[in-house]
Amino acid sequence: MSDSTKGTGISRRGLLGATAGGAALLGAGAGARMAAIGGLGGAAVIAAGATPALAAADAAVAPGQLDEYYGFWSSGQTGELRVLGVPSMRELMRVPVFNRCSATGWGQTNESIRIHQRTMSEKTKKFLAANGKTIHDNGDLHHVHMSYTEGKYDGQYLFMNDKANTRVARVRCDVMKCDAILEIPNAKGIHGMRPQKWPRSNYIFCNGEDEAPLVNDGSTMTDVSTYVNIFTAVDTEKMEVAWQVMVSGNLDNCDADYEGKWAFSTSYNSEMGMTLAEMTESEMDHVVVFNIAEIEKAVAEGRYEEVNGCKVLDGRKEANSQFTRYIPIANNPHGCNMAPDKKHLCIGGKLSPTVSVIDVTKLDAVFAGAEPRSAVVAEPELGLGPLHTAFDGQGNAYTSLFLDSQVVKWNIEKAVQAFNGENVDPIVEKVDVHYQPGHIKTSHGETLDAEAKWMVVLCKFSKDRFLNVGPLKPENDQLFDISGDKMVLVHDGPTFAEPHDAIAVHASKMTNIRSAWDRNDPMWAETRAQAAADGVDIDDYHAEVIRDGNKVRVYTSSQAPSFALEQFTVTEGDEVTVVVTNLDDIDDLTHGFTMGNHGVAMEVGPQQTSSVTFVAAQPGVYWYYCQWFCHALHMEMRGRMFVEPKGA
Ligand code: RUQ
Ligand code: CUA
Ligand code: CA
Repeated sequence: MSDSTKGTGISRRGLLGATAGGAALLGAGAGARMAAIGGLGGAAVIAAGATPALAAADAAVAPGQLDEYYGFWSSGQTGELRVLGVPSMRELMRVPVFNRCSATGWGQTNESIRIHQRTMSEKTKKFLAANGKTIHDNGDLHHVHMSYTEGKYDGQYLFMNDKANTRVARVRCDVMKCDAILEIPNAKGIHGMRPQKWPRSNYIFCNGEDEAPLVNDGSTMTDVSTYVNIFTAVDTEKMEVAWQVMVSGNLDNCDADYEGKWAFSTSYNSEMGMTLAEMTESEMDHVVVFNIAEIEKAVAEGRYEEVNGCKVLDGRKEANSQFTRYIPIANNPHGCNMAPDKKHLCIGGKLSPTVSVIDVTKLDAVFAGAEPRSAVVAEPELGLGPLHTAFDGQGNAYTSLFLDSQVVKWNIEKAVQAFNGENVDPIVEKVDVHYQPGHIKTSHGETLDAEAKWMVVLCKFSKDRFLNVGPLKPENDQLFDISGDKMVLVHDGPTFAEPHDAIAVHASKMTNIRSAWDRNDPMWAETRAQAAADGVDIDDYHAEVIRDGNKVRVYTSSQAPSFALEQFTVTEGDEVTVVVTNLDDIDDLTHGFTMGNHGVAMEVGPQQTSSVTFVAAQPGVYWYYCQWFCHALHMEMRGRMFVEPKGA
């Protein structure tokens, strides 16, 4: 029994109960099927220069003019959040989240390290320490979604996942900074992630993509019967795990309905396979439907096991619980998108040329015992490699076709009619995109404000669309005007690795964005408390050096164009903490603090306090300076640190 289950009276076997079944053996059929559709990585050859007519008037945002929408872009393996203007596609800001940022000091400042470490497990801390690090400074940020109130964006928070290190994060919309990072216990590889939509985003739902032994203590790799996957609901206020559900198969993408009753996840590995051949073995995989009320009831009644501090319920098939239902879907589905008609959930077929449409009003019956496939009300054949689907609020869906390098616009009602045997074609239009699209998003399309206005198609390959910049090429985020009968390409937007997903939020929803920080912001409460303990009033002009053993705390205010403290002295080997408070409150007047030859730099925005800790290891004179251009005398905004030799 591992430490984590001590005291709970659960043995590994008892906890895992019946096995999830041995993984299927390598199937010959899967490889053949994949070869037949060209393989997912096989980029189809598409003629260059096939540029549709521009409807540039719509997308033009003249210099000095503001965009109508904020676009929030994920950045995949770069690990940051990006803010773009839509429709100009101008990049407005980068918000470091899981990555280490040279400009802002994110991942290095004490304030950001505290946010990183708040929920870090002892295991992770030990692992990092053994590698000489305090935090994971990479991430794989696939999905960004805004908090909802009654099915619409509310401008409060943005949530995002880190597949690489099994985390989710929250960004405050008022200051556009990350204020919480949660390492999710038990699960592995958080991929799909969505906020609850109704009545508000009390939870974010997080899919664990990678199977692992639930008690992952090194006792086995080969016994895959000990492997599980975990679906996690995170409390969005506390940014803590509310509950977790063990499932059969893995979890890929997820979404939630507009009534607060269900969450849904696609699974491409119902086989619980460990190899590509095994993962594509079955004819059918599934969508898992989570019954939120039943789960909350069980949690309230204490019907869960506690594992690593989380309330874990068993929603696997063999548990026959009321927590989950498994709806069979053709092999290896991917996207999971709830339509704003509150009724239809669209599942991208990926290996199947179909999108499966689930009518969520039929799910009560499924939980009451009806055959799970009875909830599938349409399955239009749309093209090769359907991944994600977006909506325009007018009954149309737009699905990205990865292998065909196309977007297909289709009508949901007509697809239902065709499924019922009527002689109608649901496909409205197909348009070429450049190339291999993944996510696709319409403005407000994942909310009850969905509209036929803008559509962003995030293409994984740019190939010949831009000047060649070497073997590593940008992705291409294409913007379409979908307000008319035809989808019209209006912009190519090269992007660095690798936006997976994006949302567009009308500027009128972003009502609480600030231009200066609040001096009492919780972000640096701990730093303020230390200053108070040191007797330094950081709200006023100040320049103080406090010695505390071999720790030295250096406090300085900054006001263009100078630091209050123009020099300080420490001793070789001291641990130095520099706390800078920017007393300027003028719009856009950011300072910075860079300590020369120490790998130290941080942003200090208007009214912000930032602190950073480093060791003064080498005697000598070092200049520190403000690296944010703030004043005509910005170059002169500098000072000296003198490091005295030890024993001098
Ligand atoms: S997934 S390209 Cu990471 Cu959102 Cu489908
Ligand atoms: Cu302050 Cu540049
Ligand atoms: Ca599969």
